[in-house]
Amino acid sequence: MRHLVVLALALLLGIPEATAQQGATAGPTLAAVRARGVLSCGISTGDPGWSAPDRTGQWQGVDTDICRAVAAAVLGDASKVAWQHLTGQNRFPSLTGGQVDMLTRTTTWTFLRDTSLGMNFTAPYFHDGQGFLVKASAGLRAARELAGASICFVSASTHELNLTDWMRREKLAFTPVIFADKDEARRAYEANRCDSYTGDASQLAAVRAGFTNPAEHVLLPDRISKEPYAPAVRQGDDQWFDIVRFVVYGLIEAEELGITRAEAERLAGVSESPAVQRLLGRTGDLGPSLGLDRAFMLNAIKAVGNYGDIYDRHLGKDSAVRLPRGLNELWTRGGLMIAPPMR
Ligand SMILES: N[C@@H](CCC(=O)N[C@@H](CS)C(=O)NCC(=O)O)C(=O)O
Repeated sequence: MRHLVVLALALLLGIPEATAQQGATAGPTLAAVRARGVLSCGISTGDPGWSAPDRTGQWQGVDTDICRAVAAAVLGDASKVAWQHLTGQNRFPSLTGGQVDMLTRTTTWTFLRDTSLGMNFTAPYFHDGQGFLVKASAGLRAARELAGASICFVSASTHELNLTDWMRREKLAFTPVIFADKDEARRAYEANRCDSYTGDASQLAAVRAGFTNPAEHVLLPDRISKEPYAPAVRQGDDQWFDIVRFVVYGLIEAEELGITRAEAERLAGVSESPAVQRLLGRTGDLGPSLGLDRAFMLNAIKAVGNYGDIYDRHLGKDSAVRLPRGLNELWTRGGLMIAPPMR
């Protein structure tokens, strides 16, 4: 009888019966993470709002919380993460060489990174753009006024090509001042060795918030590029790709459905919303279809909250950065954050 119900359901949903009937078996990355008991996650060497140590030495930020969510979903414990601190230079070889299971390090999804480095980018979790930080005393209002300026930035990032393209398009000259280390670049800007510091606007906003006197610095309104951040995984393991992808989408869906960290457990028990019941594993087979427990998203949300909770804590209203949601609002509020139907 159960077999017939499954078959009917599978036909109705257009899913091959075998898939609907059994949970998926563990692919190589899932099996390795389970055997190790720890998720190896590539983050930065220290980037406020994204991955930086707090007063107690715990690494905190949007990137670290995405890793914690995956650990909670896969291992049932958000603390089972080994942090690998990666620079712009070594982040991609560390992923493709197998030192990390996922790379969540303010990393922009670009065509060539995706197609030629042996990586796949999962779901975008932040939409940024390259901006410019300048001294308020310079009185600049727009990036075009940087004609002839010296501009500090970090190498092995998307910044150099964006800047060169933009300056060429605008027919402006500039002097690049390039650093391998982000702290050196910031110090050079502070010491007036360059007129501007360019980078992803969210990072510049966080750097500005950390200055002794933030009011002495202005983040110009121009954004000269698009920088969609997405966690990357190695090519060749579709199941792991789907796991990371759907944990990110699950956090976005949780915000849309109003499932907060504080309320997740209670809603799992009492909510009568079919979408909430499915996401939290009370009905359906979302988790098993990925080789995971039914409660995978409940565990992730209990650990780090929904996407909006994560944003507010590290970049938004509950943080020092106070970055408006902008493009990172839910699609229902005019932003770009949208999860596919979780069914
Ligand atoms: N999104 C850009 C830039 C990301 C990036 O590496 N930003 C630098 C500073 S602008 C950073 O945060 N570095 C942290 C570190 O060096 O650990 C990319 O993917 O290339």
